[in-house]
Amino acid sequence: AHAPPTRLLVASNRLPVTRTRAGWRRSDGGLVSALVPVVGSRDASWLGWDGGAAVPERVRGLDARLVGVALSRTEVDAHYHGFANRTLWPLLHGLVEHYALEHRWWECYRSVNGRFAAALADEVERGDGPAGVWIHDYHLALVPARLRELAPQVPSLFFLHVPFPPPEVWERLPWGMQLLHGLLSADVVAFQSRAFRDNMRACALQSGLATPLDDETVRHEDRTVRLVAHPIGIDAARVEREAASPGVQARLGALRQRFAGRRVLLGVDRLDYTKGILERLRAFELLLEQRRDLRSRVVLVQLAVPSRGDIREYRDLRRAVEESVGRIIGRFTEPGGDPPIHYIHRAIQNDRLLALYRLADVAVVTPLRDGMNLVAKEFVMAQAAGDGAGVLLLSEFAGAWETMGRALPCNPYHVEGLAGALELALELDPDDRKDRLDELAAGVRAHDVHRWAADELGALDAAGQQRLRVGRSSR
Ligand code: ADQ
Repeated sequence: AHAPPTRLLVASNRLPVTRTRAGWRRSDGGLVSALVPVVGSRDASWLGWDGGAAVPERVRGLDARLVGVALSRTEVDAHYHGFANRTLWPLLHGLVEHYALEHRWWECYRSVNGRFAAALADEVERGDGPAGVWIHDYHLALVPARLRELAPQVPSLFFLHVPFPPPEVWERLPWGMQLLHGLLSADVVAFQSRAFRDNMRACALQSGLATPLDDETVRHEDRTVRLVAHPIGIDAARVEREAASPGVQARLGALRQRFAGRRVLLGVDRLDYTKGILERLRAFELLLEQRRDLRSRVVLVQLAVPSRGDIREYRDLRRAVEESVGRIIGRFTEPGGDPPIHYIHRAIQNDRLLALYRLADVAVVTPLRDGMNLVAKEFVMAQAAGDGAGVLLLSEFAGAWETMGRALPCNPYHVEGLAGALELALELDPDDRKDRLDELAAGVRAHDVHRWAADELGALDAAGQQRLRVGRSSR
């Protein structure tokens, strides 16, 4: 057998580093921390947009060479805010009413993707030993094709963090063929769920760009491409450990006092229209309207991380959410009483977030469409850490639904149905709640982010070996 690639080149829109007053450091978050051991075990480089700053080549705690790709202001506008976030993001989520198109965004997306591919090819040249390339997400869909032209010997894997829509939605994109060719130029294309994988496969077959081989593979041009589902997980052990820490316990104690006598519903999202925040608020309002007795006995804590404020639609969404929150508070707060919603529009520290996960009786995860949704998994592990029996109310349109079938299902498009689901979640029998949570936690533990990374790199290594075999037999 041949040795797998010894070098790993990762490409993502942003580099996994953040600038603080004390200097540069590794970004937080499950994905980055999960990749630390992975990049540490190989000779690794990580390429990404530098965010307009001079990023150092190395930061502490991340054993990879950082390679910044510089973008002009116009490029950031057209590639990132434009084509990636206003064309592809809504289309991939099937939310066509938010979809916008401009030809110049597409032109710019192509050239920026070309630059990423060129930077990857340069990076391949810099070192010796076989390399494998791991490309992340919809900002870089054309990179596998361009990379194959520049460095045909290098195997690549593309992971899509977001959904993929069915053909009748995808067809609205005038450049769908080029993007499909971009993706199919990778050796492996991996998705969050089988449903998203099957959608992409249907698009590839219907367009005539690919022919079917077996369940997991298609032929594109003269090559075999694997299309697989590798659902992403979280660092479950770490969340469980941190959620049980003394710091979180202390915060939890204070929160329990503050909310004594009330059941807590919790929403945690980036402020994005895909997350179904307005739909959730409407359902909560309806619940309070119908169930007078609940008005003093429940509270909704909604965290919303500011997101994409450069795009008008996101500013409009923020206004709509704030109007809705204001209306509900105005309608249902008693003089001297507590408001029915606590709304927090900022990122909060990890131990505060974990304390809220532990406090909550119900996590309300209602996306209209979501690649996975890590909040659902974080809630489950934090509850498990405290031996809790919180209820996960989960939209059937989240990728997480495919592996978290013991959650309570909901359809966020149906406001009365969602209000009913909230009611049911509050009334679920404690034994039932506990059974569901234990089963969900076992699933999240077994399919954690380390397992995901191992599946991904296993597929990339296998693609490298496959290339060697094919190369030898055609010689
Ligand atoms: P996102 O759309 O960003 O990710 P999600 O998977 O829910 O969505 O992750 C959000 C993360 O932000 C969570 O780890 C959460 O803890 C954190 N967070 C949210 N609110 C916060 C707050 N107020 N303060 C601090 N932290 C907060 C994209 C896709 C998803 C996919 C992931 C990973 O859209 O579908 O699950 O990538 O592949």
